[in-house]
Amino acid sequence: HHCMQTAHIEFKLHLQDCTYFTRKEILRLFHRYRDLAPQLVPLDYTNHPDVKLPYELIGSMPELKDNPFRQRIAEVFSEDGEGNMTLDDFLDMFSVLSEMAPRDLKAYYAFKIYDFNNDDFICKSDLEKTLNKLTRNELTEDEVRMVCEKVIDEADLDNDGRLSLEDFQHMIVRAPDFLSTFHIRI
Ligand SMILES: [Ca+2]
Ligand SMILES: [Ca+2]
Repeated sequence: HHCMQTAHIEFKLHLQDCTYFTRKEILRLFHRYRDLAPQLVPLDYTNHPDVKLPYELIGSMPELKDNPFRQRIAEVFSEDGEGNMTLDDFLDMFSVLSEMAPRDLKAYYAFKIYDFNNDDFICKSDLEKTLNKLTRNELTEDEVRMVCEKVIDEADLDNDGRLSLEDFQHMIVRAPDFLSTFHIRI
């Protein structure tokens, strides 16, 4: 047992370079990941096993299950784009969602999450979907349309009718609520 433990700590130390977590936190996250499907996830990661956990397991975690963007979050952080996650994907996701991650990095991923059709712009329909989720469908269609128009009107600096990452970065300075669903304590 002791041997296995050392082996996967070595692997995590290598991963530590790319996350905002301490070794202890990474180990804790590894066990969270493994506990989702102990029969699929080996204890020893030294040979980089090719393991992916299905989105259904990831999305049901208490940190995510009430987040209206959970599916998009998992899609954006998963290598396969469908929300099925390797351990690396999983650690990246929690790293960006953690309170230690800088705002610019969160903004970059929030932009990707809100860009539902993955075309590198937030257009009106992306923004409508975003607002409906952020407000948990409490706004009427007309209200959503009005807010969208206002947001685009104020944030669309190059006047092309949609938000680029640069437009978005300017916008969230004034509307930090757009980042509020991307803080998770684990
Ligand atoms: Ca888009
Ligand atoms: Ca624009």
